Amino acid sequence: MVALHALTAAFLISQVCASAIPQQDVTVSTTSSVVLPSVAARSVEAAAAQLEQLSSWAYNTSTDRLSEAKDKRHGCTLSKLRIRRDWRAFSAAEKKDYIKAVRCLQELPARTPAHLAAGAKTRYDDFLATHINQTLNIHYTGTFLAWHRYFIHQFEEALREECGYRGNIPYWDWPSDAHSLEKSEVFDGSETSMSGNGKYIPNQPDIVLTMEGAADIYLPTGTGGGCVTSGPFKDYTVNLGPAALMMPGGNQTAMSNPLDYNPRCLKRDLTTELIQRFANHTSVMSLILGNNKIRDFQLVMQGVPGTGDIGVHGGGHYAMGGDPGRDVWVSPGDPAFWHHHGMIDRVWWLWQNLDRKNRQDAIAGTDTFLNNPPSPNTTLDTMVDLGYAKGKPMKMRDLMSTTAGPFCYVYL
Ligand SMILES: [Cu+2]
Repeated sequence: MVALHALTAAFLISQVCASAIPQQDVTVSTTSSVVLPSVAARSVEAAAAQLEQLSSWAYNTSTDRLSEAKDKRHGCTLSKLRIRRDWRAFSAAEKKDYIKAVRCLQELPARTPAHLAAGAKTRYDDFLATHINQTLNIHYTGTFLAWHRYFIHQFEEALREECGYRGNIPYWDWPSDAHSLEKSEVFDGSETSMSGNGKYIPNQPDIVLTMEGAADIYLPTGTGGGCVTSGPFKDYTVNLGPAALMMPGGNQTAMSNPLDYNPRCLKRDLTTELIQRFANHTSVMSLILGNNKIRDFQLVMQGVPGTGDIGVHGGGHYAMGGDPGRDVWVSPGDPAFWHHHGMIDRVWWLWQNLDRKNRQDAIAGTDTFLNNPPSPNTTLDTMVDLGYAKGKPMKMRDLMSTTAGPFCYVYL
């Protein structure tokens, strides 16, 4: 498959030519007398306090603006505002409602025509097929953040409109689980989790992200590896992929056509060490405070190629591990994907809030993965189209704010 080769090639090129990005301090302008940190604390405890402070400040300024009607486009008002919260803040009943709605989408019939994606059997798979189809145009591109913002928003809309869900999409606060993913409320395997670990497979060698001309990245495997054995998704079937599944020992697995029907169990390999290394509180705060330009911010978030750092985005995905967690293309097939990308979107939102004037509409990059093959710059007029997943095609300009419409939400 051409696209798969392109991804591999892009990885190789990226790993060879990349250089580290200088970290800059941000001058934070605040609307009130609150003094926000300008440099990430080195100790994770202090960084955790910084994140909490920034988070409540961003919530307060956003809601203040709405009450002053500064963002009153498309009618986003305080009364309509949705508040996205950490999974930990959900009650058991709220968690069950969310899980029930996700399982409902996994049972409704697909809308993607079979000749386009023979493996798309359910409404859930429609989202997966869209992500697989567009992978090389939505990662390491100018659209990365806005595309995924729209993607999880439409997933939330599908839960609400098609499965009777009345709540909001949650997020997974990775750094707070840096002590133990097995004990995370997202992954503890209880009936209020997104299912637990995979069955333990002993002696798994490292995952190796290989590259020509640059040092390989070795990622440890975790405490699972096999099929998920507990929780609401233990009988869920992953229907599509793999497309580029990274295997312990350095190999990759792929179907000749990842859109074909390939039913199999959901696998996980919880790897706490990857959260500790790439998505701890200090990583999150230095990502937010240490990158003034959108180009740097989104690149550091996804991992600056060649540095050995896979960023908070890669950290979260690889910490889930397994199949499809370790497959960039098929990763939405893990039902915890939406939690992870909720947090990605939250971090972008926090970063945008620190300097709305300069960051709200900031875009950098082109429409192809690390600009390979070369493509036009992404602009505010670039269209984002989720295909058969949900929602109409939108311009980037309408996806940049969470409160200026059509979106109407904040994070708490
Ligand atoms: Cu993605």
